[in-house]
Amino acid sequence: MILIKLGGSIITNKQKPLTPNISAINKIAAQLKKVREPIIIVHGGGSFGHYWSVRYDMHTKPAKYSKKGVAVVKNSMVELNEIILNSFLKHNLNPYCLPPTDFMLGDKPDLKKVKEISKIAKAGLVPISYGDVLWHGKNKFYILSGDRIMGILAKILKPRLVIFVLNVDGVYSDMKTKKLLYEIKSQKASITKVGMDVTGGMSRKIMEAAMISKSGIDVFLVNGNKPERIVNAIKGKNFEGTVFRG
Ligand code: IP8
Repeated sequence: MILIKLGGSIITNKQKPLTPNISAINKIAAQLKKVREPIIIVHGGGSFGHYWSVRYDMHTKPAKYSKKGVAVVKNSMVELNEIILNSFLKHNLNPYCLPPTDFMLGDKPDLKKVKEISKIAKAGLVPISYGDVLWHGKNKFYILSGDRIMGILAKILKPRLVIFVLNVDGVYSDMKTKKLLYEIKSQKASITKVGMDVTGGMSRKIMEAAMISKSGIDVFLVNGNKPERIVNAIKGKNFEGTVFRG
């Protein structure tokens, strides 16, 4: 089984509020059709969820956020999720809408429900979850990032490999030279805080990728503008990107 995160930066146009990147979504879906293994998808918020989270000052920390904000952020994520579902449906990938409320209780995963997700994937559907705003209890809500969901699902489901699809080639050694790091063995990737958003942007992703790889799973970071690289990573072919060796 393969666990794939479609980053908000690739499925939306982050510069333009509430704008999906339909062509990138369709191209990724078309490539995924070539994969012969069960797949689970998680997607980010991009110019949907992140746009509204910033507007309403909402974060990953549980707090009593604006109720209007909670409603608006959640609605925007449902809207983005539907766009992805429709594209996957069009490409005969049999998507299965999976809001994180289906397997999270407060900030804890429901083990039994998480385990059912892999059964759904193995039955031939593609569960599609997403970063969202969740009820925490005691009048508090919090933003659960798609990257965090990746960590949670990877830990419980132990997929064969994990892929983060980005709009850059992978992890650069530094932002000036843009020299790509092909393989990160030690989990000590030094991180400069570039491109931060409400859930931590690239540094959060690197942290999550490093953590997942520590449990023995290979984690790939690939450019979704070249979606054939996703399939190459899955099929063990030469590919351009960064791998955190598990
Ligand atoms: O894009 C965050 O998910 P991410 C989703 O994976 C919201 O960080 C609601 C901002």
